[in-house]
Amino acid sequence: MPPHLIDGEPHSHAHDRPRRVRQPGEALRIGIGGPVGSGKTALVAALCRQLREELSVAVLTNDIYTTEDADFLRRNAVLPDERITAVQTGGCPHTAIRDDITANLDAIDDLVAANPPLDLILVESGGDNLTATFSTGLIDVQIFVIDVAGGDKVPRKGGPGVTFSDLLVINKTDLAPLVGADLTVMATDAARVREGRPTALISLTDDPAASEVLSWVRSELGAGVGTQA
Ligand SMILES: Nc1nc2c(ncn2[C@@H]2O[C@H](COP(=O)(O)OP(=O)(O)O)[C@@H](O)[C@H]2O)c(=O)[nH]1
Ligand SMILES: [Mg+2]
Repeated sequence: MPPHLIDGEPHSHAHDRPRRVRQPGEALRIGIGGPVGSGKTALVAALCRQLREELSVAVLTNDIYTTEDADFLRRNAVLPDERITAVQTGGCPHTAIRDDITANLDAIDDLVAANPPLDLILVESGGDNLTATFSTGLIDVQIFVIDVAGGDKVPRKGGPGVTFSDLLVINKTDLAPLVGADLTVMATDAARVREGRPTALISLTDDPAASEVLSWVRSELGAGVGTQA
């Protein structure tokens, strides 16, 4: 599938798109955001490998200038090629998932048309910093992925992804001893800023099945449709 391109500036910056309400029979759309390198594509690959036998899954990636993440997922054959597509976002990776989500919505329409019926669509953000979150007009729930290598101060610093995502994933716990990060501090700070929203400390290296995230995804899949306010 060809990449979907965002037109040049100016972007519409339409923050007022209504929250999507998932209809019966529609795929659950999960946004996966977070800084570059935190493990978003690795998590997408893990979830596809675990769920592809039992569910109809598709993936949409957002890259700034390339289709690298989609290419990686295709090369590793985590899903058949027609179930993986890419949006090229140009200079503003957060714009395509937050402000002008048209290219992402078009790409999802294409995935849905090419692969009926779909149960789950994973949308990976281009990822730049701690501020990029998804429009609720694009996805139903979002996971924000940070990593231990960024330092144990990251959860404390907050930001919309760390604070308000439906699931915060703190990945690469295997690196904690190497970078001197204190996982207890990270977990405590995350719990404080997130006020009850769940956090998972994981290592995709130690647990390639991403078991904790997988359980969360399964519970979201079972959570029903058409119920969001
Ligand atoms: N040590 C370690 N490396 C990881 C882990 N998860 C992902 N990585 C590596 O981190 C790098 C960036 O991962 P990627 O999924 O491409 O990050 P993205 O930019 O957020 O999509 C890759 O080299 C991964 O193999 C982990 O749990 N531990
Ligand atoms: Mg990626």
